[in-house]
Amino acid sequence: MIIQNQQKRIVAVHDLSCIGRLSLMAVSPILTTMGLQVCPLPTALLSCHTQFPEYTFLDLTEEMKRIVANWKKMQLHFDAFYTGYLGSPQQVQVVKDLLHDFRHDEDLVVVDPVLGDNGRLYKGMSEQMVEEMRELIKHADVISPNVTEMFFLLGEDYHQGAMEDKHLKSYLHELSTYGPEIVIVTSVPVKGNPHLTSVYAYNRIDGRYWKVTCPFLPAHYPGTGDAFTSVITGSLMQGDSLPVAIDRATQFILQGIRATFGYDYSNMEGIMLEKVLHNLDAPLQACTYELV
Ligand code: PXL
Repeated sequence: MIIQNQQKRIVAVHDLSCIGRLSLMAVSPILTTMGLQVCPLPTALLSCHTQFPEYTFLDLTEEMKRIVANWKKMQLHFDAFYTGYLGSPQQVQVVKDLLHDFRHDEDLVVVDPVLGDNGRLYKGMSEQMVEEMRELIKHADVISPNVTEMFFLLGEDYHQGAMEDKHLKSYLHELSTYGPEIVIVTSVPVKGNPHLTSVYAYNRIDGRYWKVTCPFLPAHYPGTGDAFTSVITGSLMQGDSLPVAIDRATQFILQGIRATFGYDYSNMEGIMLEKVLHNLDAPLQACTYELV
């Protein structure tokens, strides 16, 4: 018997922000804990994330091309690709080339279309980035926009406040017609209850819609979207079903927020991942997902 003992390898296309526990600093520890070998393809180097008042920013577009060219010479094999915050709209082409050269039919491609939150684009994001992200999601198996990003991708005005299930379902369905098999939308307000928030998911292949609802704590922590999609990715790679993956990811974020919320502490530093990473090894306590 040949013992192969090969770890699955995932390319993580995100920025490296030195302060704030997001992007690569959230993606890498989570996916490593979930048993994957993370190969970062850094999109930019920042002193801290862009929700701090000031930050430094080094665009790595040209370096990414050099890294991918070297990987090609090395004839590397990857099992999954996961993109998040891009440093320039031109990086969409770099990612498309990466997928063209390395992707196999059975590989998982997750695109978290990081663009904005609370109805607005993040500092430094442009309409051109929105257009390019609309292109990139065509190549994804799974996408995970928040409500703000969903409306930007659809080219519709941002709708603040709660929406009916039937409206959410039609938005998810419309996004799936761009290409992705699975569409997950986060940070959805719950009708009649400001203390709750929902995640919706749609699987185009079996036509089913899912929803997980959890308590909403009145604090905004940057990076929860990155941590959420990382757990989804790890969970799907481990063979979980879509509703179990969204349940695990939602519960992990809630644990992270609860572990952090009680401290008198700057939200800008993100959730204290160090305190909850080990929970990823534990079995899911109870499933709360619903079919909608
Ligand atoms: O979590 C999204 C994100 C990723 N990377 C950078 C960011 C943000 C959100 O603000 O600024 C650099």
